[in-house]
Amino acid sequence: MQRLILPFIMTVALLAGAAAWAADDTAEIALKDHQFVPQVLTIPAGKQVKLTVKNEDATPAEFESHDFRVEKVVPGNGQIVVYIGPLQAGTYGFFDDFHEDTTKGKLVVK
Ligand SMILES: [Cu+2]
Repeated sequence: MQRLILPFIMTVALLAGAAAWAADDTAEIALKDHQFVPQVLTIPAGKQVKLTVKNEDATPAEFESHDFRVEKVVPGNGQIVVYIGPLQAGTYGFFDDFHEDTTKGKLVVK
């Protein structure tokens, strides 16, 4: 009986790992009147997150972060998908590079 326990535990661990890998964490953020909604976005640490950025303004934006290295144009009234992380816990900045002075947000990873 004892001989079966270790392979059983290993199988369960493998399946759990595979399930965690397959589960795509997703998040969404919008741009409206050149502001991020929400302005503070929270995602889990240590996981890759699929982030959809929706631009509800008619003019293009550029979703950019030096902290987590993303730079992608979001067409007016359009949307893009970017993959973020896995990141360590902390606070990361991002902005719209086309309106850098006014359009900023924070990514909280925890
Ligand atoms: Cu840029």
